Amino acid sequence: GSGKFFVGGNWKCNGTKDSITKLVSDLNSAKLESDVDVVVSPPFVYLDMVSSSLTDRIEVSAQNSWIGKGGAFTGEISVEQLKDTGCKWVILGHSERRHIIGEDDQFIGKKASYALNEGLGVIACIGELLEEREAGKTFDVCFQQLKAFADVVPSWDNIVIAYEPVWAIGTGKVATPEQAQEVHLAVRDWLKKNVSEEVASKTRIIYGGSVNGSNCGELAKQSDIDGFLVGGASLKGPEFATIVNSVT
Ligand code: G2H
Repeated sequence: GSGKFFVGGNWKCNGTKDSITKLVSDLNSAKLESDVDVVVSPPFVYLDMVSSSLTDRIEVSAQNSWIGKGGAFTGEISVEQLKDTGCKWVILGHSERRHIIGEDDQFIGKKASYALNEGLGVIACIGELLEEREAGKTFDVCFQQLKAFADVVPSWDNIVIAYEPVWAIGTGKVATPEQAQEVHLAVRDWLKKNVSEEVASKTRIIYGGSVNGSNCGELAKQSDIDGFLVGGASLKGPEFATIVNSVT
């Protein structure tokens, strides 16, 4: 793998004040391996509450951000506001935003470049649909999404790439360690050819899609899997800690 293991918990649109208070308290008391970067991503309305009650050991991420400075953009949240609540990261290009909300590469690229320029780290998500995999287009799709980031980002210092095959997201159908490794290696090769050897070797490439406490161990052993982006299983403190501690 490359760099420090990185595990993100993407809480998506889940939780209440009560359930999140419980989750934060479970995370605060969890034993986490020291050589892992750990990040959790609550819904916007709980960011402030989580940032102020969560241990400094764990960083906080938003699940989206606006393309530029705040202003007359009803319903949007600016990068400056995210930083004001203590956020260090933002998840961009998640398949749920691409395929349910309809965000395209260009829009995602604008968000990424603005967030990075303002000093937020970006968890940049890529991944193919089932029909694209079946049509043999997995690499094409991932490389195109990757290129949209590469074309606009000011630097790769603050980016973690999350490979999340859409057919594995929230379906319980995790990619096999071999399937994930194959794409992670291809992504690293793409970075080597299209960005630089240094960026290819330093950038963390994490896997997402039905990761849980039972399947994380085998995935973590793959040489190009540098961590995880976890959805459902990140809502349970002890299971999320198990995934963090699967670092090899
Ligand atoms: C993929 C993942 C987290 P889940 O979206 O980003 O979710 O682990 O529930 O498949």
